[in-house]
Amino acid sequence: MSSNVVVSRRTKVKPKTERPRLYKVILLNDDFTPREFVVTVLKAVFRMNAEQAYRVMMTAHQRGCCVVAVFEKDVAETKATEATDLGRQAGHPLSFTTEPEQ
Ligand code: TYC
Repeated sequence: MSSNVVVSRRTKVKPKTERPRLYKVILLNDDFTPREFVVTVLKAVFRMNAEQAYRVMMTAHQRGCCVVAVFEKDVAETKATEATDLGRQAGHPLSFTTEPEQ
């Protein structure tokens, strides 16, 4: 026979309604990395098509920086590092950073 004893909670349960904070990956302009190389990296790391990648590259080129995409923290940091490393491996100063949204 099952017991009717009810054990009350001692700890308050906080409802998990908050979503994890999102982070922007930002492409920074520089004077040396070839435009075509930037487009190639954007296509490879961020799965953009040629048109999207060209638009993002040109925005960074003309305005100094451009938001590439938004991800959870880990993913944003991994992709920014991966993309920056591809530039470094090819001898370019190409740089991506991350920044929390809001
Ligand atoms: N400004 C670079 C050039 O003129 C091209 C470039 C664009 C580099 C965007 C970085 O994030 C960048 N070759």
